[in-house]
Amino acid sequence: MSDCLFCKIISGEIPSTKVYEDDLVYAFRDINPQTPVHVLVIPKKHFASIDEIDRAEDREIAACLRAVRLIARHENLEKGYRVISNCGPDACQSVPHLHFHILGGRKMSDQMA
Ligand code: DGP
Repeated sequence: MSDCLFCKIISGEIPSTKVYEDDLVYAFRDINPQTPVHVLVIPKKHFASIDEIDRAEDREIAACLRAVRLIARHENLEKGYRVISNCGPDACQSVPHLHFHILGGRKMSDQMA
């Protein structure tokens, strides 16, 4: 998608701080971190959100979740972390390219919303 911010990050047109990449997945630090560790994991293929997951191959989604685990280990999140994917306006999704937030590095609230 030529006008998608995260597609431009994957292509390098917009700079980012990469933490992980493979043939299906790209991961980078959030520009506005909410926790000491805040990484975004995205599929390289464009899907607007989980609502479009029926278009994805299982391996593309599995690759994202395997990347989450690898990054959590690499970022020393052995005390735990949260994985969030905002989907649509009620969830305040602001970038319409499927992404998984990894949040960690401190004790979080027991409230999720
Ligand atoms: P969401 O609100 O769930 O759609 O999260 C989008 C996230 O993307 C938000 O936490 C901020 C982050 N973000 C937006 N623009 C950029 C950018 O240009 N670079 C980086 N690294 N992160 C961005």
